[in-house]
Order: sequence, then C-alpha cells, then structure tokens
Amino acid sequence: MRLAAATLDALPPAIARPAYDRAGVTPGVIHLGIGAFHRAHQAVYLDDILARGETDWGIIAASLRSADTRDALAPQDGLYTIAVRSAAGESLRVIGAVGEVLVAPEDPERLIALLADPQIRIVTLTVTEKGYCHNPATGTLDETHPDILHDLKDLFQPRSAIGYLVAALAGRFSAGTPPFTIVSCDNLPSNGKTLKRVLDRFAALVSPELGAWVADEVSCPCSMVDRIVPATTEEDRARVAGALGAEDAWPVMTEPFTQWVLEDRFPNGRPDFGAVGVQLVEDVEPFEHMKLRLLNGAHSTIAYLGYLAGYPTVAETIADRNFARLVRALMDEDVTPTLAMPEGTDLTGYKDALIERFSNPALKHRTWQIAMDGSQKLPQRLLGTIRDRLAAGASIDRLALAVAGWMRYVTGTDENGDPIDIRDPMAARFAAVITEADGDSHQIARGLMAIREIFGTDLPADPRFTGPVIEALDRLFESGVKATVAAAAHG
Ligand code: CS2
Repeated sequence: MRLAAATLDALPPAIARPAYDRAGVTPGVIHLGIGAFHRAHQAVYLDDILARGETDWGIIAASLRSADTRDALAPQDGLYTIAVRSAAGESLRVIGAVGEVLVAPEDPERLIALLADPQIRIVTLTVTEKGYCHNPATGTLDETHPDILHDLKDLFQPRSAIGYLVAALAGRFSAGTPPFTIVSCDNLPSNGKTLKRVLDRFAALVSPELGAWVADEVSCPCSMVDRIVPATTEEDRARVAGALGAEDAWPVMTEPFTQWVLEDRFPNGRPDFGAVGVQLVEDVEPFEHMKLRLLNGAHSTIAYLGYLAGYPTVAETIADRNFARLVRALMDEDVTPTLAMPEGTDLTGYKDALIERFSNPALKHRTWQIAMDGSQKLPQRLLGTIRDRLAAGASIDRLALAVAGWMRYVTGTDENGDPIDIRDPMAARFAAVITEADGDSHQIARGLMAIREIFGTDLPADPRFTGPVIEALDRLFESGVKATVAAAAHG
C-alpha cells in the first residue's frame, strides 16, 4: 500500500492526518525550492491554517532543479509524513497542505503562469543561501552569475529563483494584477532585505518601468525560520512505512521545536499566521541575529570541528564534554554580547534549549550535511559576530578557531589522511588555494581569507582577525582537532 488520498483512512488511528477536506482547498501560496525543510516547517504551519478553515491557502510547490521530490510526492497526491523525533520517541503526522509539485525546468512557462495567477498572493522561498545569486559578503546581486546572465537574456525560460519571480512579476505588472508578497525562508542575514535588493536590481536590469514597479510595490518581509531537519535515511523510510502500514517515498525527519518569526507586511493579504503560532513582529532582525549567530554559528562550528574530530553527528559531537564547553562559551562569551534583544527575551533559556536540541539523540544530524556550502554560511553565522567583537575591542579567539576549523576542513583531507567530500559552490577556488599553498598553513589561511566574496576586504586587512585565525589553524595542524578544542574549552 502507498500513502495517498485514497489510503488515508486506512492508516492506523495513532497517525495524525489532515483534519480538513483537501478537495475544497485552493492554492494561495507558491513555494519555490521544495525540500525537506519546507515540508517540516512552512507547510506544517499552512496545514494548521487549512485545518482552521482558511481553505484558500493551499500550496503549489516547485523544485527548481531535480525531479526527486515530485517523483516521490506525485503518486501520493502531495501527502507525506513528518516524523517528530526525540529521546521520548517518535510521533507521525501526515501533512496535506502541498497540492501539486512541479519541476520548474520541465515547463518553465507553466510555473511562470501559475505565479502570475491573481489567486497566488504569497510566494515562499527555500532555495538555500546560494540560490539568491548574490555576493554573500555584500548582499548584492552577482551580475556575473551564469544563471543571472542567462535569465537576463531569456527571461521567460529562467533558471534562477530570481528569474522566475521577476518573469512572473512582469506578467502581473502588464496584467494589472497586484504583486504577491515574497517571504524568504532561508538563513540569510535580513533575508527579506537581501531578497528585495537582489530582486529590485534584477528587475531594473530587465526594464526601468518594471524595476520601478517592483521597487515600489513588492513586499519582502524578513523572516526567521527555525527547525532542525536532518536528511532522511533508508532506515527512516523503512521505520515510517512500518508504522504507517503504507509506503511513504519521502517522509521528513524533524525535532519537536519549531519557530517562525515574521514581519507583518502582506499588502496582498495573508492567512491568520498568528493563530497557528507564527510570531508576527515589527522587526525580525534581533531574532534573526539571535538564531543565525547562536544556533547556526554553533552548528557550523560543530560541523567543521566535529567532523574533523571523527564525529558523524551533532549529538555525538556535543556529547564530547570539551565540545559542549567550547560551544557554550562561544554562545555566552562571544555571541551574546553582540545581541540586542527586545525586552523580556530569555536568552539563557534559548541557549539551554539549543544545547538540548543539539543533544537530541534521535535526530542523527550529520556534521557533513551542515558543513556544506560554508562559503555561503560563514558571513552571517560567524563573521558578523567577529566584526561586532572587533569593533568593541573584544577578543575573537574562539570564533577564530571556528573559522580555522572551516579552513582545515576545506583542505579536503581529514586527520587520517582520508579525503573529505566538500560540497560548496566555491570548492574549485578552495582547491586552487590549497594546491598553491603546498602544505604551508599560513599560506592556506591567507589564501582563503583573500576570498572577498566571503571575507570582504576589511577582515583580511585586519591583523586582529588574521593573527588569531592563522594561529588557530597552526594549532589544528600541529596538535590535532581534539587537543585544540580541549585546550580552547578550558582556556
Ligand atoms: C544547519 C541548518 O545545515 C545547516 O546549515 O545549520 O539547516 C539548521 O539546522 C537550521 O537552520 C535550523 O533551523
């Protein structure tokens, strides 16, 4: 038996499922970049919205590249299971908010036409950091990006998310249809502002009239999204199928915690997000800094140093007392002083909860998974904190060790001499630096820091930054990761 609309009633009673008639749902949201994260986060909130009777907020989702998700979900009528896992066990819930799943490159015009439809009032995005085709150090459109160059030439056969959005907005503009509101749900700094900057610029390059309309009319509220979603394994699939008594080709694994903080700027309407636990605020930035610097900054530190220390998962890394100590000190001593939270925010509780979430033994979140795309992640996770610390005249030793951990990782060889499978759009640049440095750790550090798209021009020129990073990388090479972490944890 396969999970699908027709088999929903046959599932065991313990499995939660859509508490509404899916046949009565109409689409109001298009999501670009349907992956596991979207399905465990925004789609769950919208499932709750639909269950409240707001039935005009169904989701049409698109993959911008691969057909995997569509191939898994289409035979299931868009249905899939989320498995909420913790030490206490696993609870399963079938989500019904996603109707159709499209594979954009198969029929770009269809996706553009759907996006241009007036009933679509919100577009949400999870296209990962690199999907914005921006320069991560400056947050501006990368006008030399091959997809951007392509999309500017051939707007109605786009490749990038930005191209799709602008192609659809051009259609809405000429038809007199109000624009959709676009919500970036990626871990970018000021994600809405970054999106808006890139989008406005791209639209202006298409035509001044469209550029002016997009700049004036399109709202891109910032949002902070949070839920840990490790990649699904074969073991997960088999376990979920056993519990459902039906095959689900792509269940999604997640944790009990979930958070969505969103700026309330939806000129074309929105569902009652507040009623389903979304925090609607005036200004997301403080929450975003809190999350990117504390959660993701710690995650990346754990990913590089933990991987190199031989720990396959976050939980195994944090179970090492030295790592737990280092990460907590990084949060308390280095990041916390850079945060300016609204009154009443319980930062200590937030950090305690983070350590508990990282320790969740049921999640098996791989360090290798988080280590991906470091070039896109470092600026907002670690380098912003470093800049603030330097401006305050404060020390950056632990943060420098995290950056050096990334450098040691991208050398591509672990401490046993085995190769590391590096996934990063800038992997070729790293490899060139490593080859050129020929084993000289100072040259490795200097060569990597010279990559402006990551470090800008200020940090490589500041000895208060370069000194501690070079020193930390030396120590990683000389003493090994575990000993270096142990020393830093007790330093
Ligand atoms: C992780 C995030 O893979 C990564 O880079 O740090 O995906 C993290 O799990 C989420 O941001 C949690 O909300």
